[in-house]
This record gives sequence, C-alpha cells and structure tokens, in this order.
Amino acid sequence: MKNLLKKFANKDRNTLSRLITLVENHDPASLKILTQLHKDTGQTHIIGITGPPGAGKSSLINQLIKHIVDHKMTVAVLATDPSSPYTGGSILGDRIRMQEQASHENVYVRSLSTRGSRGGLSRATFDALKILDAFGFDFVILETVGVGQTEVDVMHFADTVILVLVPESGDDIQTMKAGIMEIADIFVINKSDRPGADTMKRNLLELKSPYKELFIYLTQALQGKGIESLWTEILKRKKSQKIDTENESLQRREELSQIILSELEKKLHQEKTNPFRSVYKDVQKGALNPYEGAVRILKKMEKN
Ligand SMILES: Nc1nc2c(ncn2[C@@H]2O[C@H](COP(=O)(O)OP(=O)(O)O)[C@@H](O)[C@H]2O)c(=O)[nH]1
Ligand SMILES: [Mg+2]
Repeated sequence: MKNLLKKFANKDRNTLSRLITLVENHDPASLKILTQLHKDTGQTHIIGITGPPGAGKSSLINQLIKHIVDHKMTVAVLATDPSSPYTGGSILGDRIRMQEQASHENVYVRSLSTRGSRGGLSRATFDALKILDAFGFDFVILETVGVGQTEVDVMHFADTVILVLVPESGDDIQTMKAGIMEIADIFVINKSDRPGADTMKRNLLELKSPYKELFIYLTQALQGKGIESLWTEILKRKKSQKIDTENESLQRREELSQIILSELEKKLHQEKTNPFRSVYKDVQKGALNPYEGAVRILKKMEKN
C-alpha cells in the first residue's frame, strides 16, 4: 500500500484509477487508503451536474472542460453510469464525446458503475470524490444520470450544484420540486436554440425562494453558446469557497456517519450498536479525521 500511495502522491494516473476501482468495488482496503489521503482533501471545487437524461449535461461538461483547460487548470470528470442496459448506448456516446478532451493532460475522465445498492453508489461516489480531491484536481465535475433520490444524495457532496433543464422541462419541474430543485445553486436551461426557454426561465423565477439567490443561465451546449457567463459564475464560486466552521463541523459529522454506516452495512448487515459518542465528538471538533474515527469505532466493535 505504501508504494501505491507514493505513486499516487507523484500524480500517477494509473494509480489514481486503481484506487478508484478499489472504492468502486467496496474493497476492504479503501478505508485504510482514505484514512491516509484525507489530509490532502478539501482543496478541489466539486461541481455536481444533474438533470433529466438528454438535457445536455455531457455536452455542457465538454464546454466547461474547455474553459478550465484554457485557464491552465485541471479537472476530473466522474460520471455515474446507469446500470440499465438500455442506456448503454448513450454512455458510449458520452465517452466518445468526452474523449476529445480526455486526452488532454489536465483532464481525467472516469465513470463509476452503479453495481450494488443505492447507498453503495452514494458511498463509492463519495470515496471517489475524496480520492480525486486528494490527487489535486482544481475541479471535479460529477455527472449523474437523472433526478431521483440517488442524485439528490450524491449532489450533497458538491460545492456547486447545477441542474440542467431544457425548454420543455416545465412538467418535470413539478415532479422534481421536492429534492433537486432545493439543492440546485445554478439552473441551466440548455437547448435554448429551441422555443420556450424564456417561458421556462419565468417558471423557474416563480419558484424562487426568498432565501436563496437564483442563478439561471440559457445555454446551447452543443454550439458552445452562453457558457461564458456560467463559467464566470463558477469561477467566482470557486474563488469565494470559504470555510464555514459551523457547516464544516456538521459536514464532518455527516461524513463520519456515512463511513460508519456503510462499513457496518458491509460487516454487520443490520445489527444494532451504540453510538460511540467520544469519537463522534472528536471528529466534530476536527481533532480526528472521519476515517480515523471510523477505524477506531470499528476496532472497538471487533473487541466487543
Ligand atoms: N439542439 C440542441 N441540442 C443539444 C444541445 N446540447 C446538447 N444537445 C444534444 O442533446 C443530446 C443529448 O446531449 P447529452 O450532452 O448527451 O445529454 P445528457 O444525457 O444530459 O448528458 C445530444 O444529441 C446533444 O448533441 C443544445 O444546446 N441544443
Ligand atoms: Mg451524459
């Protein structure tokens, strides 16, 4: 493992891919690796891109990659593949389209399979994001495939959540309202070359919460139009990414719970246990990183 971590620190892409495969397969070694890598995390800006299939998420990502590369920055794209064989074709399409960019040294593209449970994907995504963060990418773009609960779950890991809609998404908005709508920081109405984009924008403005500023951008991802102002907003958000201590302590608690829960799921199925309060407290304070905390709890459990 030491050797792997050394190669990783030397920015070896093959090692990066190997480590992501470990977490994708929920390999028992993941916990140890993440414990080591955690100190290097917290620098990257994670952009979550979600929205209905075919809305233009991948096309938009291609455009964002161009801007990132132009700015001499690095980016990793993490795409969660659907397990459904029916959408296999479109994923292949995604791969080919991204290939153009993927060969650039500042760009790394990786898809994550949805093998296993919903919680399983969420955990693997979470761990993969940590690995990409530790590797040192300026941006990590997370593309999901739909607007269901899994997407809402994983979007919580993003610093900026972009919901991609199209002019015809009016009806979808009603069904999506609970969940994705609330966590979106930026709305993109893509395919604005088609009629209805302005109506769609008005509909969105009607849903505006008084507590949150609403950012809406009209784009044509395929043609590369309207991306500039979206990119400017993203850059602004990356630069102003500041540490909110209260939120951080909540987030640490959340990370620890995630890790413990999935470890328990793996090891103990649904067995009940007590909450190990002192480790929780130390992690919330930031005195202990959540992976160390989880290991400590699991060791105690093994002794019992
Ligand atoms: N007319 C139009 N088509 C677009 C636009 N952006 C993407 N597309 C097309 O929409 C289809 C789905 O795009 P894709 O990026 O794969 O969507 P995803 O499933 O959300 O990732 C593709 O055929 C794209 O070429 C756009 O702005 N206008
Ligand atoms: Mg796509």
